[in-house]
Amino acid sequence: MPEQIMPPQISRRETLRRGLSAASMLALADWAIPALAQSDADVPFTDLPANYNPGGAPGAATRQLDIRKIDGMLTPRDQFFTTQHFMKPEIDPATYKLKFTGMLNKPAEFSLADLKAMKSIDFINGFECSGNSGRAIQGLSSCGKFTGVRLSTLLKQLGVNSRAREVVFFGYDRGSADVAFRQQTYKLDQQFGRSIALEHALKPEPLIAYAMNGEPLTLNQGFPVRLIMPGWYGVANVKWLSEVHLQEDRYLGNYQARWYRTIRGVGGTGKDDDPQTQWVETEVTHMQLKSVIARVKKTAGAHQVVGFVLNDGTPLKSVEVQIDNGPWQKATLDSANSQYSWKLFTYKWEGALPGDHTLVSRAIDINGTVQPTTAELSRKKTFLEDNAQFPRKVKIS
Ligand SMILES: Nc1nc2c(c(=O)[nH]1)N[C@H]1C(S)=C(S)[C@@H](COP(=O)(O)O)O[C@H]1N2
Ligand SMILES: [Mo]
Repeated sequence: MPEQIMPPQISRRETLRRGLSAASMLALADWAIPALAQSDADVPFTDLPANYNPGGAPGAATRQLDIRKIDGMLTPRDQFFTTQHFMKPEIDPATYKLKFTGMLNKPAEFSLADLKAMKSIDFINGFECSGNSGRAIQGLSSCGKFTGVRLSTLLKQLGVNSRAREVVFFGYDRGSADVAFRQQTYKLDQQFGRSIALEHALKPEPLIAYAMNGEPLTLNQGFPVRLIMPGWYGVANVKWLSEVHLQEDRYLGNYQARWYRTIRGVGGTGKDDDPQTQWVETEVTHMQLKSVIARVKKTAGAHQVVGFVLNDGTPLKSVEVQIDNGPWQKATLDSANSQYSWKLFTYKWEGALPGDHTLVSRAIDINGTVQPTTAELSRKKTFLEDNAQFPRKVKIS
């Protein structure tokens, strides 16, 4: 018998892995879009150059997802978007250690094997970079199924000191970051670091993850271990995790307190020079409610508009699609969506006439938050957290 078809000895992990991929197949099977018939063709967006390719060159440091190819809940490992500030550290999984330090009763180190031996959970998590926007067809976004150990389990096991307030996460990656102090700018070599309040760290969601879509993390996605912060922007999901440090004081690292900030004008008449305007500066944390039209397909007798929603996990009230400034029409949310996955939606566009059309979507959550228009975001001065409605143009032939 050729080797491939001999029944192999299946290890427990392999069984698990196959179980996981069967589960991801299920998620795909649940997908409300009827499987694409061979005759169903994508309608190209006319607001993009004909040969537009959002992805970086093979091997490039950053990669966008070509959202026009989304066809299910989980983004394949070789398409998942990626971005980072420094280099991608290559870590030997055999000698890898994750340190827990600072205000803990029992500081400790865990090897990859230690983590894998602990009770694991699976989690479908979608996220985007806080710099993601329509300028780059929203391709700094993806959704994966992550496997790992709850951060809260580890923290409880090690015993958090009652004075601890802040949990800082450091990556193995490092590089030069500018630290501005008054008239001086210091170029200092440092690790990538981010922090969250202890209150957030002890919630059930944050995950110390070592697998995505049933396989070890890829180098791009933070091999061997990363943090997953469901409902938060990409930057909170620290990759190549080296150390988790508990402290009392706020952590003011460059990528926490300076690089990732949003400045908005609030109150007054809406004019920047109105003395009633308050300038509110915030850290980049939870994702703002956003929906995106990703693709339009011609099916038998109609057109199908497909897109996704990202937010902080607040349940949605609706997603709506507007065609050529007509009335907002309800789209259908996919039954495979979960609280922190991206939320896929479809809209059946009937009677599309030949010619040019503009399509746009908006999401509304159960608190009544409505995804804003670009005009409504005009008081946000910095470009991060751009969750504006994203009009798309198509030509129907
Ligand atoms: N260690 C480390 N983690 C990091 C970063 C980084 O530069 N270093 N970049 C962050 C940012 S800005 C984003 S958007 C996400 C991207 O995650 P991905 O490459 O898995 O899509 O990683 C985050 N985690
Ligand atoms: Mo990011």
